[in-house]
Amino acid sequence: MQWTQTAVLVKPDGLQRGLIGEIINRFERKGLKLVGIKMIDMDDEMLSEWYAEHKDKSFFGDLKSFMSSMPIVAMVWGGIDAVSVVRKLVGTTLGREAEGGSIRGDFGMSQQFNLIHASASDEDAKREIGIVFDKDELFAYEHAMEQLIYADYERSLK
Ligand code: FUP
Repeated sequence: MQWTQTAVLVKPDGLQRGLIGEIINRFERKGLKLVGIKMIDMDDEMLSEWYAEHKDKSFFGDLKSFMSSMPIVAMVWGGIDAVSVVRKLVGTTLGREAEGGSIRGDFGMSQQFNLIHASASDEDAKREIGIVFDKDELFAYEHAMEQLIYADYERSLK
């Protein structure tokens, strides 16, 4: 149990399908805190760093072209165990097998066009946030709802 931050990208298909509001709504109503948000074009250099673990995979080139075909919406969300909470809300990679109730499970059919990226670990989250966000684009502020979302002993872990 730890306060963490996680990186989320709404991918080109999520943007085209008008799912940005829906996705933000799911994270907000869960009780996650928005720490940063912006719309950007990811260039090849940024994507090579982002997807470095997949650089030898056959889909690497396709994935990078898809991700650079359109702007994406990048966000940082925070909360207790935010990385695993967001992964659960996002669902497994392949949309047509993802659990109903998850974002990919409710809206996706594809493996590559899977609408959204969410950091897989705390280490990945730190790295990914650093790729897309400058320090002054991440905001520390009081979230009034926190007193209703967490018990005192959970808030004291911050
Ligand atoms: P995830 O962590 O669920 O986003 O998925 P992965 O890290 O396994 O994959 C990274 C991205 O590569 C996913 F968005 C989907 C894409 N991908 C393909 O395009 N083709 C494949 O065969 C496997 C993954």
